[in-house]
Amino acid sequence: MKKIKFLLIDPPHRIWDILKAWIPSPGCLQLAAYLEDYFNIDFMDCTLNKRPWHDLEKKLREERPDVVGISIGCTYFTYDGYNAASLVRDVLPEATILVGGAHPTLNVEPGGYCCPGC
Ligand code: B12
Repeated sequence: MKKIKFLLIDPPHRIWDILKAWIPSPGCLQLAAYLEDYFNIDFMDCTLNKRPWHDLEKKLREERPDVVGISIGCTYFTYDGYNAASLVRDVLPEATILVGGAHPTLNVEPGGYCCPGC
């Protein structure tokens, strides 16, 4: 049976200028380890890319995932997550977009979390 293609992304965002020590998102890594039993999972840590928005768009166009999961690890990264969602929606109108992480979790209301761009 064909497995659903699931791309999980830590969207392009600015890390601390004063401290370049950065680890891959523990949340994304944990989630990917769980999801790989059920999906054809790929993880893109956009903080590693020199031209992250360009590279993310290229990956979406070439690999055309069925589901894109966007991690919003803190409120500071909210608009990076929304912009990533808008890019996914432009490139892949049919894809299912999910958001998760500390910011959406802290802001869930009855009826769900609303992500502009999705
Ligand atoms: C580790 C950590 C960091 C690391 C991040 C490293 C990295 N690459 O991610 C470092 C030290 C760099 C960091 C920095 C900051 N952090 Co911090 N950090 C944490 C901490 C302690 C743990 C996060 C974590 O890894 N949890 C473990 C993983 C397994 O859980 P998770 O991330 O929640 O992910 C799970 C779910 O959320 C979900 N999930 C995650 N993504 C997705 C995506 C989808 C699609 C789905 C379905 C689910 C999903 O599944 C995951 C697995 O179970 C939290 C506090 C906490 N207890 O959570 C604060 C926390 C997230 N940080 C916070 C803040 C404010 C910051 C800073 C902005 C602080 C500052 N003022 O500079 C900076 C931003 C950094 C920057 N701009 O450079 C706040 C965010 C609050 C908010 N309202 O947004 C928190 C909640 C701490 C707090 N209580 O204030 N942080």
